[in-house]
Amino acid sequence: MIRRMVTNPMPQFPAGFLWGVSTSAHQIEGAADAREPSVWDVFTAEPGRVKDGSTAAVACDSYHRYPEDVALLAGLGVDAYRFSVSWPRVDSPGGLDFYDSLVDALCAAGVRPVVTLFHWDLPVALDWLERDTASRFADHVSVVAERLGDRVAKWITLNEPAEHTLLGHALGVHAPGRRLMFDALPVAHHQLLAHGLAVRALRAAGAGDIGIANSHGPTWAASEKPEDRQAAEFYDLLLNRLFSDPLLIGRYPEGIGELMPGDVEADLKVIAEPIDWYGINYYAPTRVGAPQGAEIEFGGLSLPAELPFTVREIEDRPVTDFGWPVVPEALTELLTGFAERYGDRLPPVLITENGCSYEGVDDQERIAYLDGHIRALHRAVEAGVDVRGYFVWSLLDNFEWAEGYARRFGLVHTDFETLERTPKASYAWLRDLLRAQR
Ligand code: IFM
Repeated sequence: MIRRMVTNPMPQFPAGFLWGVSTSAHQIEGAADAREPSVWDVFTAEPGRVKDGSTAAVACDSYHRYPEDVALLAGLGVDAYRFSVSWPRVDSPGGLDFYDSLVDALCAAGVRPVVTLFHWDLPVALDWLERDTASRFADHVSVVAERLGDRVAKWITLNEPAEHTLLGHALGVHAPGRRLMFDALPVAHHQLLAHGLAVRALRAAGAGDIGIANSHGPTWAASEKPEDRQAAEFYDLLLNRLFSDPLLIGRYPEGIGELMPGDVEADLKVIAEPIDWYGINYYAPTRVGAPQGAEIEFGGLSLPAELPFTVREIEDRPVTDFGWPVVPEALTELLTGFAERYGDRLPPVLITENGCSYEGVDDQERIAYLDGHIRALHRAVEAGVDVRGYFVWSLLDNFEWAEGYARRFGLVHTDFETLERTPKASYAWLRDLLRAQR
């Protein structure tokens, strides 16, 4: 447990720096009866898939309680709110009315809407193994842009295609629950293609200010031994460069392009469609070593023995309730490394997610985590990385996927029996920090 007094004043971020918080539709909305089903509804209905056996049928019920949530955002004083539109809700009669009202309420409260167009809740009839899903996504994006485009401040095409590929399709611990291992690679390619087509669809609809939210973290080799370094390099390629290289330099890391389906060269031109900013979700670095031949437990996951690497513990670091190591300086390392790798090809960066799971309303550990990471972010800005904003994951405790309601990432506590919201100590801390930044 980390408990330390945060005393030094937070350094000042550049004028116009965008402060926000993030959520996603499936994790907070509930009202599952007012939309078509997604792959997550099917997955959570299967026994044993979610640790506490829960579903997101009600979640935080934000579908009905969004005025309360908007009041919480206004009270917090954030510039922007990142939420996702649920594709199956958009496909349902009247589904867009909800987002229309939410966007109006945000604008009236002076909070800028930042919309994620896909955050894992794929309509059940669709499948990322199919190339056609990319075009279907572009159609969905056009419909949303047409209706909300006059008020949305920023667009995010996809959230964390790496996790959706790895957890949902390679390891099968997220929806749709496939365990394809390396045969899941087309899922990555089709999502990247969907991103590029979505950028074009947004521009065609007159929308601007477009980015993506990719998860990234430094990979640290377990030792200097060649086998550990090689394993770490491979992990880094799969979780980091597989997604950022095609987007930012228009090619896959060596040896990957030939494993992808379709006319990859032509697709890469679509994938590398210029974006206005690049979103990074950062939580922790990963220490990686050579395979050890046995299944390992890591951050709530059981990783199979047949992987060409193992994830090792980062010692001497506090961990969150989820078991994730708390390493703020790795955020500076990540950002400076990105700027070095991509140079002029890297557009301005936004941290689209950063946060931690801890129990309790007097959440001093969360304050220490956020404080450390915001300072680390400032060091990256001082080092010359063009970072334009920071979003905390998450506004509310919510449905944490295969962990159910057991992991609490919110600045606001949710009582999942009564749905009462209670701001935590970290909410007041962030509110004060934002006031001091202005
Ligand atoms: O809750 C998730 C979110 O949906 C995607 N990024 C990581 C968060 C914490 O696990």
